[in-house]
Amino acid sequence: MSESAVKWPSGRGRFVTFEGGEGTGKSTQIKRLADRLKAARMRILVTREPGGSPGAEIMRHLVLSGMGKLLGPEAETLLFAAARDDHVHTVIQPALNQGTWVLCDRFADSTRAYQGSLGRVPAALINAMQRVTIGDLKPDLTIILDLPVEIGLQRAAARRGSGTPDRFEAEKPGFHQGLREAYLKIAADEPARCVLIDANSDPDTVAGRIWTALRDRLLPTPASVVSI
Ligand code: Z5A
Repeated sequence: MSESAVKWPSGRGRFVTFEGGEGTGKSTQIKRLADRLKAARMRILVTREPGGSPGAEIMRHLVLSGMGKLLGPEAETLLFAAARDDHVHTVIQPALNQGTWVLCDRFADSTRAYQGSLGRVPAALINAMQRVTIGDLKPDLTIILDLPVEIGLQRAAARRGSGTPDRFEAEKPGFHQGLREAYLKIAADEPARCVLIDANSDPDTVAGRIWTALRDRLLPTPASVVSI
């Protein structure tokens, strides 16, 4: 089924999040998916976390500079939550309400993986903050890109060149292995929302896997496909 033959669902937009460890190709694949959906005349918003709104971009600078880490895991989690609150209420929710599809580079699963599983911030605290910041909002689909840690770190290092690693890139390899396992667990725990994508292939192949997942889970059934 080609995208140009699809009768796109109307009403509220769909919320698709991309998750995964360092250098797994989230930004690369979000752009590809957005281009493909836009070519099919879909209204698409690409955004990211932390960030995505003016207020949240200020928080992004704080956490990626490492200043949040100095405050301790709980306070750092609060910074991510504050950024998400602004992003959800000023950008994501209004776009979805207008029928725009939102593709977001990282969302609440990043807090569960980085601050929860790795930072050992209690789930009760993360859940409480989530109730305040995102309420009932849940991604319609979460694409989790999976890659051996050493390949992801090599890709990230090649992209960075001589630049300085950010607060999370600077963590030891054991951290990144734990991160991979945290994402595998999220995918296993919530199969209705999450799809695990093997990201250890060339970008075109990975994009094809993502398209298949999105088509199977979010696009209309064959009965609603129109002929062109
Ligand atoms: N964080 C958190 O702790 N808690 C939270 O609640 C949230 C976030 C929301 C944001 O970093 C950090 O914030 C993040 C988690 C934390 N930690 N880290 N690190 P960011 O936004 O600056 O970066 P990122 O989200 O981690 O993205 P990334 O790992 O840096 O990259 P990526 O988007 O996954 O990959 P990419 O930029 O698309 O690709 C990386 C390189 O590989 C690039 O040169 C590509 O050309 C290349 N690439 C991509 N795909 C391929 C394939 N298939 N083959 C070969 N090469 C490829």
